[in-house]
Amino acid sequence: MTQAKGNGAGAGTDFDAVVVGAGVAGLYQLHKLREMGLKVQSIDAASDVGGTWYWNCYPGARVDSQSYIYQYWFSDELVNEWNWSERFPGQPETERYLNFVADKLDLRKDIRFNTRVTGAEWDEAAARWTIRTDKGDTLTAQFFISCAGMLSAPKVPPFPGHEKFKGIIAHTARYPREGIDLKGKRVGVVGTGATGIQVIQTVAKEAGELKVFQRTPQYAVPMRNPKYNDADRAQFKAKAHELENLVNHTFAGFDFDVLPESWYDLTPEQRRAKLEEIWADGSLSFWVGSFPEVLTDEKVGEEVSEWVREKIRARIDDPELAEKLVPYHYSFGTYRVPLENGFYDAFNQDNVELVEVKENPIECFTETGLKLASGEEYELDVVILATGFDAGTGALTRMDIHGRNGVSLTEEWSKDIRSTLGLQVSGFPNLFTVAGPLAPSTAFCNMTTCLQQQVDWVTDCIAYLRDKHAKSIEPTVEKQDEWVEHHDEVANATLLVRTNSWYTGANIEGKPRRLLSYIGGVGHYRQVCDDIKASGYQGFSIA
Ligand code: NA7
Repeated sequence: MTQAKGNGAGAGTDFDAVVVGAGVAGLYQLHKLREMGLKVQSIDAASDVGGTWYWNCYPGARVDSQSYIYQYWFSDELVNEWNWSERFPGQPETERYLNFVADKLDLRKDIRFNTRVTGAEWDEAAARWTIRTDKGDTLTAQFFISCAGMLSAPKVPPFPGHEKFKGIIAHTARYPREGIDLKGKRVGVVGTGATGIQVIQTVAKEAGELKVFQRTPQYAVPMRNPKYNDADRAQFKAKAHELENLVNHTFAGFDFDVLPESWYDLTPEQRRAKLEEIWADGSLSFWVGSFPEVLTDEKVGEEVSEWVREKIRARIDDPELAEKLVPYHYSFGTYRVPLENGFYDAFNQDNVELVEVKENPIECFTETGLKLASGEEYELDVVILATGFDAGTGALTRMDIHGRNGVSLTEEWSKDIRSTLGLQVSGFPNLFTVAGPLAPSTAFCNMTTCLQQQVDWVTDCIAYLRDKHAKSIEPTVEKQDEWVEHHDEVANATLLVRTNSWYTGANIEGKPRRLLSYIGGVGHYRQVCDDIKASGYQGFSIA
């Protein structure tokens, strides 16, 4: 990996824009604003670029968007020079890609690494943000842009005794970059979400014993991950512009869309044939490229859920164990669908044991492992916490942001999570929240599609303000209410709002419940954003 050159602490303390985060969104945002001639300072808590792909270096971490659409489109040079090795690359390769981009665009010189934003206040008189960091620096900027990610604030489970445990504890999103030697060790993995599944299927191959602590089973779809050769890559590069246009207008920002046919127009045989066809693709198309009714119609949801349960049962040798690994209490696709590559097969191995912790929860760490409420103890050398994130809002609420009249974003969102298009919040002028809540980028999107679109929108908005010699912009309360109402209407028409997961904030105690991601479609969302721009930002107060 390329090492950070210097600490990127640009000259002075006063900037046109401060950007938090040096992942997919942050790197692009820095580049775009610099291109416009702005003086920009980026800040990242990591020691180098990569964002999600820097932090999530746990065993088996892998992107589950197809590589040829998980990239930047704005530069033909980048598209043509980078070579993906397979359809769904692992974390190291994805991180290398972002390092390649940072090198090509010479981005590091404007990024302060190993630095965390600890507070930001809007200064009404100056119409600027004052931003504090954990290094004791105070910066000011006209625009404060969070590209801090929607899944970047790790959720550490509340069970006590971490300090007692003599072994190693690692959260997947803070996994040691040098790795942990798991060969022959007794390993426990807590959590079976998309992350836990990747860890389990990987660690099962080397651990001496693997205990999987499962609270909620998943409907995981087998991943098909062919290697790419030069001919494949040449083909993708040749149609890059076509792909860019395509992903920008589909339901979830992929190069496929929901099926055009209705479930009800097909015979049972035709439905099954169609399901088999999209299942065989081995990608998230089985989820966001399926029948539109899967996410909205209880009956269809249950039929598809049962179809997937059958697929899972067929993979597990022990039928009793299989029943524990199939979900019953929520509908397929209403919790983020994981792709798997050997997850179910791992449970046919002698060294892997499923420990159900829904009714009998983990109570605490002991000196030697984990203890359940029943008193049962599991001796472990390493505990990997794949327990997820305070999604959508966590990165922002942990920054202690105060807007107009000192209003705290953390306090506001602890009561009700409201935003305008996930991009701005009323009462917080010149704060832009790329990947903020209530946009498709929170969950229902191939992330690179949505992040580039949002960064482009923010950049255009700033260009507009500068052109007009305006000092600030923020959505009116009415505009925000309109968006939240529309968001809720679309969300409440789906089955997703019924399921407890990070999508609805249900994984964090006390978090107000709302579907965090806009689910009206990436193409539609883009149109709404474009219309606002074309209207001269109607519904926004510009001063
Ligand atoms: P998720 O999807 O939030 O999964 C977290 C897992 O951890 C899930 O199985 C949880 O069970 C489990 N969990 C959380 N707390 C506990 C406690 N206290 N005891 C036992 N089990 C627990 O996070 P991921 O990191 O897997 O995925 C997040 C996203 O990253 C993913 O959707 C992709 O978009 C990339 P629960 O379901 O709460 O019962």
